[in-house]
Amino acid sequence: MARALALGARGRETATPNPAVGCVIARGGRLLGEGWHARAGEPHAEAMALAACREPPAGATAYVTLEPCSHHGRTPPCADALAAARVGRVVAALEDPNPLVRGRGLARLREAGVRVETGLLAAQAQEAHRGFLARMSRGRPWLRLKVAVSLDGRTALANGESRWITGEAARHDVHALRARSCAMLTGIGTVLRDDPELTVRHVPCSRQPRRVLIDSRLDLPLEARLLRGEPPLVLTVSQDAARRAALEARGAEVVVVPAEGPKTDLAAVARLLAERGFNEVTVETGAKLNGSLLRAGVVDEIVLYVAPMLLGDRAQGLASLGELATLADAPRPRIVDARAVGDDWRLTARWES
Ligand code: AOF
Ligand code: ZN
Repeated sequence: MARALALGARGRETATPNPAVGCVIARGGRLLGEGWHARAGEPHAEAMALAACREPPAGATAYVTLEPCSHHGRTPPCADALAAARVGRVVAALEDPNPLVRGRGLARLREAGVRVETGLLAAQAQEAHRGFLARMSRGRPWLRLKVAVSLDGRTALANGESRWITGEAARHDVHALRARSCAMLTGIGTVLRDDPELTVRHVPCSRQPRRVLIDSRLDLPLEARLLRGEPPLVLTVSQDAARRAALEARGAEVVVVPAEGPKTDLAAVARLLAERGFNEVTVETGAKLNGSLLRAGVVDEIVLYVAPMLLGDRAQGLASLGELATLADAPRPRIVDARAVGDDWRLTARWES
């Protein structure tokens, strides 16, 4: 299963919106075939592994990082293919929460006389498939806030200067986070202040994540860097047809989303991102949008890069949460990982799902 997880990771950038599944077929400790799902529309991991078998897999065990599918989607059901190949046992790390599957793949295998086990390396598989699992079971992507802060938790000077808080190693690490993201999300305030590109640059990446901008009033300047390269998705509550036409003429896709007062409804934004098939979304933005996303309850994870630098209490914080009346109101994620990245530290904090 560990090998299956490693194989699955090869499809991490390209399998989306599908999960990056891996599969190993073995008998008596001998590897017969292995495969992974590279791209939606192409064969699933099990089909690849079956096709790669050096000898007939009758009686062998298939290790899969997710329940084999039972539906005719872009490809035929993997459960049927495994049963037809007379595999003796299927070990799946997790059930597939896709309503089209959800236990039916395993049931079909059992009906065909195949022994079925689940739960092997389930925690690792949950980690690998967390975007897909969030989208299928909660109807929203796995949403990650990435923030670079000083030792005293500040993101920028009061005047907005924020460019080089963390060092080069942390910057590379951020690009690896971007590379595994289906989409990058930011807000218009950040674009007006920093004019970010939000592309993957310092690490190898086989496709660029979709860039998504929340821009309630369609203030995006036509010369913004976001409008260069692949077209961004602009989410707005504005009905300004002229602004919209101008942005569309520059290639942007503009979508009107439900409003919450003068602002965009962020729960609706999260649903839209899931409907678009984005499994993992990384947010790089300022305190206002970070705070609004936290208050909307759509954040799964904060990845915090902490730099050895003090910016003082006039500098900006990482999330506007208003004034909390009591500590009981403080959002409390759990820190699940802490490690040094160059001279900086990276903390990963998560909410229980
Ligand atoms: C598997 N093995 O390797 C993957 C699975 O449209 P399709 O035919 O590509 O089906 C996509 C769905 O299949 C996806 O939403 C998920 O439920 C499952 N993914 N299943 O048996 C695989 N990637
Ligand atoms: Zn399948």
